[in-house]
Amino acid sequence: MHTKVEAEPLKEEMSGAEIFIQALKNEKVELLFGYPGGAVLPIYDALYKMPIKHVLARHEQGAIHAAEGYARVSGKPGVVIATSGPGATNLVTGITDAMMDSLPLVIFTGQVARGVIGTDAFQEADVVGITMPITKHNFQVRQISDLPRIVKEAFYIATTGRPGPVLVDIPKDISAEVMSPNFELEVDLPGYQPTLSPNVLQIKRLLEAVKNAKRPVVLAGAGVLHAKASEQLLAFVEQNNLPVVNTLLGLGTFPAEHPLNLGMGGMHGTYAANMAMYECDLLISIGARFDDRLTGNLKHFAPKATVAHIDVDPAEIGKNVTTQIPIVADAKEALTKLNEEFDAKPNISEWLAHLTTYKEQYPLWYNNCEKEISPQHLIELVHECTAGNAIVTTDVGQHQMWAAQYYRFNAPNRWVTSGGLGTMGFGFPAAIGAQLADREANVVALVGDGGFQMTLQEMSLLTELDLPVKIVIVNNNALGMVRQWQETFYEQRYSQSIMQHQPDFVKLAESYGIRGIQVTSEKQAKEVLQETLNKREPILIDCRVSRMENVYPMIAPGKGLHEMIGVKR
Ligand SMILES: Cc1ncc(C[n+]2csc(CCOP(=O)(O)OP(=O)(O)O)c2C)c(N)n1
Ligand SMILES: [Mg+2]
Repeated sequence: MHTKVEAEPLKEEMSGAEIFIQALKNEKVELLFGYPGGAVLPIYDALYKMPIKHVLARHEQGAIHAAEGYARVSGKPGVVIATSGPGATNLVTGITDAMMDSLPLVIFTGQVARGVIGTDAFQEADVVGITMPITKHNFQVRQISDLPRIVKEAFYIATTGRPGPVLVDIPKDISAEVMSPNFELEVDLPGYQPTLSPNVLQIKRLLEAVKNAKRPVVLAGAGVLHAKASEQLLAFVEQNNLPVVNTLLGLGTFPAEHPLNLGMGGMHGTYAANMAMYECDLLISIGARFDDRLTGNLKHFAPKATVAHIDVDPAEIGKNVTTQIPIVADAKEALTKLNEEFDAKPNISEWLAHLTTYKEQYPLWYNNCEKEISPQHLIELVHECTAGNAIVTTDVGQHQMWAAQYYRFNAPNRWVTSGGLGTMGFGFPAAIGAQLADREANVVALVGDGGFQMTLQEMSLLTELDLPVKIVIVNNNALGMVRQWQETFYEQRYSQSIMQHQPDFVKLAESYGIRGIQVTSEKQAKEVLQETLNKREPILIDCRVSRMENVYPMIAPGKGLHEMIGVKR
């Protein structure tokens, strides 16, 4: 694939660091998330002279999760810079997270000078080796003349096909070296040519299968978001009158309140969604990758179905689930073609009525105990007080699952969560990136008391950058999800899952210059959320919720879609 580059050639001599900054400008980068150090000092010096807005996180993990939140909400690549050695290794969790959830990141790490690579030099780490399995691609710049091309290719690879993180390692002496750069480049990667247009025969086969299906269901995942194909999905679904299940990461691809939406599938999905996947005769997966948290025991996953799988990454097709109708394509292109070629909808009124019965008879449920705040109700209150329009980010654990279940997303790109890797500490910095991507949005970080303590140092950024992010701590004084598994599967032996000591989150917020409020009752929660969630200032709300609440329904490990526990009629 050849892409013409419009950048102006700059003929005068520039340092590697200046060439690097100019290459970022040519890519229209508006924002860098980073942290300085020895190996990137030449780059930070060039940045001083040729400014691009830089967000100084307080930990490299904060920088990279913020970049992920920015990428998720803006659709643009998140750009990260860190120094060699510990700076780079502090990025590893975020890089893996972005790889698992297909987020476009371009990460630049400083490296020790070429002459000492391999000598255990101060702050040397083999970052290319370390990140080989967790990047879509990585580079080490070996000579200054390669720098403009490598930066160009890094952005191209990160943002095309299936998005993902790309890392570029830049030795310090290359940043300091001088040359006359050539920015007039074309991306020319014969070995990397993502297939975006669907095979027409397979499209016809799928439409034929839809027309003849008795029990079809659509499974919509985050690939729909990456392809910006929500409109095309809605058209396809409505044209054919098909029921829809969302993956965790696909929430918002299809309106939660649409009558054809069955809710989220998987371990903590709805009964209707999971039974639809169990009983269907045609499963149409669009931009989803059959994660084990979605499928449960594969033996019982869609056992009677013909499986159609639309995915831009051919490696996903047939990876976990045998597929009869493979469509390698960008989700928007595939759906557009399906909509154009449509001729007749299936006759499935009985199936739809059957699924409606499931929805009505087995809805999500929880106990509302008056004395304490029930965490599920807390999420409903957040939904109510933000009119369902907020960008919601989460950590990982019970609160994440309750957010997925009870904050009903009706629009794309409002839901920012760590799905594949399940990274505690993701939610709060991701909210910072989300707010930087959309300054007008109402951004709520729904975090666990455990996860928040992993990255809370980034509160400095709220004051520094004047970001009105709301932090809602779903505080159950526990590593709640671990405690739930210990209760259910380890005979209530709560080994290391109850917090013996917690900081005073209100005082902590105040020490960062942010208003902090603690709430302990439902009445107070409602009043405080109503008062605060639409304010244009950062506020932390420490919500003390009931401690022994569990996430239901659930597919226990090893069980199938039809074996959910905690289903109430
Ligand atoms: C970095 C990291 N370490 C450990 C885990 C394992 N883990 C999953 S959920 C969870 C508990 C999270 O506690 P908290 O943040 O308070 O959320 P809660 O489940 O209580 O809502 C743990 C320890 C993880 N997902 N990520
Ligand atoms: Mg907790």
